[in-house]
Amino acid sequence: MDRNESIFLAGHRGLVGSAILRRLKSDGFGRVLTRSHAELDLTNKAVVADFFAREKPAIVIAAAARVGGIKANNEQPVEFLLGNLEIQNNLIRAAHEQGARKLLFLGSSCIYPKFAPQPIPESALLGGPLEPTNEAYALAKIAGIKLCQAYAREYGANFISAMPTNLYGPNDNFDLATSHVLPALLRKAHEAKNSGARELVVWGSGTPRREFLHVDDLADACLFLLQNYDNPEIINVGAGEDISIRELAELICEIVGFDGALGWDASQPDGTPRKLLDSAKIHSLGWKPKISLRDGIARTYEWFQRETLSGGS
Ligand code: GFB
Repeated sequence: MDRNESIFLAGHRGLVGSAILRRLKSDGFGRVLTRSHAELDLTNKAVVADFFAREKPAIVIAAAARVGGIKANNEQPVEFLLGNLEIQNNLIRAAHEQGARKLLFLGSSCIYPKFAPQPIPESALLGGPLEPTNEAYALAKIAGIKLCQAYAREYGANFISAMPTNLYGPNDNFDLATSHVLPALLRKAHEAKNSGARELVVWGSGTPRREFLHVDDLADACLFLLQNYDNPEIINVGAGEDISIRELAELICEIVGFDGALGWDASQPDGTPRKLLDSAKIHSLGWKPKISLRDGIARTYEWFQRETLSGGS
């Protein structure tokens, strides 16, 4: 990828997009196009088509999506299905129509069946029923993958799709009603410590297992794939290890310095029992994550404290 090529980074304010933007800037990519939601509504087909016709980006990074944790996904299937279909259809179609040289679509590990073999190989896609709590989001992401593959097959487009595992890091969503588990527990532990609470309440049973990748590692993988991967077959991007939600809660309490007890809210769903990606394919191409879970959580907690103090969160 040429450092003077124009790159449209859709979703640059989100967890993933902001990490990719930091990385593109630090690597000296000088022509990165970004637009806020107010400037460019990605769900609007006509304005997206106009924008692409004007700017004609050579590279498109589709990191814009409606995302959320288990509760938000479970309670708003319309927004997660329709919102994501609209965004990705508009981006992928316009990228093709305006001759983008390459497009990177970001999927998710929840595209795989609820009871997929563990660790989950790319070949598990569409091998069984999805996890009901995030079926809407997963279906949208599967449609995005298939649309990229259709453009590749029918028109020879170089549209690739990466499947990241559960992500965390700076600019994550720390709103307890809509966030994923890691930022939620960081916030709960921080607030419990500061208020002198004796208990921190964790959702579900604590037995589900999840794999967590720091978003700076994902940004590194995205740059790697843009430079080294030209295949429409999906490719997993994981950390290689998973951890139970109970173990995660204990680790977060230790890092934050909250030494009270854990309580369990069984009225909240557990979701899929285990979600560990088989990342052998990207590893064999030469990419590996660098940030350990402990370091990554500690760095994210520092960021969260800075944001909280500055009133940004
Ligand atoms: O991260 P999370 O919301 O989403 O929840 P998924 C992971 C696990 O953590 C579930 C438990 O078993 C939750 O019940 N958990 C415990 C909590 N305490 C909390 C809490 O305070 N907040 C939250 N949010 N969870 C998402 C999908 O599934 O994974 C999305 O909904 C997306 O579609 C994402 O694919 C990667 O890992 O279950």
